[in-house]
Amino acid sequence: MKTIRHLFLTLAAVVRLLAAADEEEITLDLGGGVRLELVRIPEGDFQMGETEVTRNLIGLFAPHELRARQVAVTKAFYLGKYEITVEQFRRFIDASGYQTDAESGKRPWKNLTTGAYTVVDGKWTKKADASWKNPGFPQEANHPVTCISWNDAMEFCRWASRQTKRNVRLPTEAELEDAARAWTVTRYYWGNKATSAPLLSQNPSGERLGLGFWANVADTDMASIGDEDLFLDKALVMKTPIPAKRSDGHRYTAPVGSFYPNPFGLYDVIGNVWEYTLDWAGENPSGRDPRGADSAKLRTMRGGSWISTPDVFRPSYRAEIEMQGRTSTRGMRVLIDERP
Ligand SMILES: [Ca+2]
Ligand SMILES: [Ca+2]
Repeated sequence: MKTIRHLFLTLAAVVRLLAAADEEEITLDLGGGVRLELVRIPEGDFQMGETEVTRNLIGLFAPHELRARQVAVTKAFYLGKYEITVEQFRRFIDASGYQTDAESGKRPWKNLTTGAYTVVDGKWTKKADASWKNPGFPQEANHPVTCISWNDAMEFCRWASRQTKRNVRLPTEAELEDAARAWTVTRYYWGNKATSAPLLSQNPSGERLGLGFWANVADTDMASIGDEDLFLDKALVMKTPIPAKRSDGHRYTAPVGSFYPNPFGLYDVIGNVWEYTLDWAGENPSGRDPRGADSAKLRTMRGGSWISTPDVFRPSYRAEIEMQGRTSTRGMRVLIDERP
């Protein structure tokens, strides 16, 4: 009974969801023939955090997720329909001449001067010449950009703001979780199990859909590689649950939009690459339009990546990261406010 209840949205959520389905999308011109699509996310309250987190998750992962609380997002906003792609990032670099932290070597990180952490010969390790141009595995223009730091993501936003005359920025944690949940209160927006059938069926044939339809996350063969979370907390390595018991067709990044969107029409909010947020890693965001702590040591990112396991790739899960850090599992998505 409890499980069934969690599969249903509140009536208010359904109303908000139906309203969202009618709203428009907008497209920004980044110049050079490159565009950026965003989806309108209406204002409203949502449940931030987990309704139920297992004892294991409480101990290891999730103090910031408890307790589930109502958070108000009082202004509608537009959020990138997709993660920022290699093509969009290349446009930024070509137009601005900016050098990323991985390329410039100006901000060393974890035994790296230049480069990033990525998979080399099947092992998660540092690679001195890794960057957004060369993350260590093949990428096409429509893949999500990776190996960028939080600093680089902010610089992209500053450039894109100048280019588009809109205030392009990273989302707050609350905005990103709100958008990723799309008013669901389940552990995943498709239900409570990583591999369960979807909450809102988008499959014309009506067949039960597995995880592989929803997100690019760790495939079965990822077990041997490890996880970048080991840099967040080494204790996690020994206790991380098994990867998804299947393969989703993408060992590394997938072209953005390869999987089903969430109920708001956003793609890859879970998996593919982690997405940086604007917030410092501080107290649990709560109340109205929370903006995170005033300052802290670390920033946050959301959603998990192509190497993440079911414990991590949840809308309410927060990873805390250093601003100069860069790995081939991290990327970004941008937001613009509806009204400046
Ligand atoms: Ca995968
Ligand atoms: Ca993502």
